[in-house]
Amino acid sequence: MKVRSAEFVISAVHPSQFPSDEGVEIAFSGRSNVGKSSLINTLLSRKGLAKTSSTPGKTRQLNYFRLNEAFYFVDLPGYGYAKAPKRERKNWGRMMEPYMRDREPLLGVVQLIDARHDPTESDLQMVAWFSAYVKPFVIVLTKSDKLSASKLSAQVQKTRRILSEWGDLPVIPFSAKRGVGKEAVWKWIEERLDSH
Ligand SMILES: Nc1nc2c(ncn2[C@@H]2O[C@H](COP(=O)(O)OP(=O)(O)O)[C@@H](O)[C@H]2O)c(=O)[nH]1
Ligand SMILES: [Mg+2]
Repeated sequence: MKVRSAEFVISAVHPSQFPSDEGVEIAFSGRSNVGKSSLINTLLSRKGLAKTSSTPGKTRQLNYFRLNEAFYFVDLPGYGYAKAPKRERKNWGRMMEPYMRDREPLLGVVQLIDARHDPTESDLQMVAWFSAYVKPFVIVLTKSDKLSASKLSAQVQKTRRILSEWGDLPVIPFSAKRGVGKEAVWKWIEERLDSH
């Protein structure tokens, strides 16, 4: 994919703020700090478009980026931040489930999981929603540069095994630091866009 233009559109906190033009969208989901913003920046070859930080927090916003004046990337609110108040975690579910269920332009979701960890309860909850609401998704294991090649390939197999009740899932190892996996993630996204 040649990214000719990429612009930030809105940090939406309510469905009424979601774009309402013809543009379809691909969403990115994962725990706070899993590497979501870094993945988006790598895909777009833009350093600071999606802000990256090591201090997680903003759990409510859906950040919309418009690409090639044709479709959107949606940076979903991070979850699973241990220090987040209970009320905030509830808000996350209240926001995310209706989004997954009702958002018609949503063509697919890139689900990020840290390559060093097994899927968490919240990751499994997301996958259960993708499945219940028939949204195609792909698993991306982030920060793969932090594992040896053999540990990484073991973790890919383990992740597929843990998620096997949802089918034979694609699992793509990715590193923003090394640029590994970028082509494979783009290929999956392009297939989703082409299916439309
Ligand atoms: N080693 C390594 N660190 C990464 C990678 N991707 C992200 N990080 C770091 O992980 C932290 C969180 O990244 P960020 O993209 O902001 O995560 P987000 O909260 O999911 O958006 C930052 O300190 C990044 O520099 C990666 O592929 N390799
Ligand atoms: Mg982020």
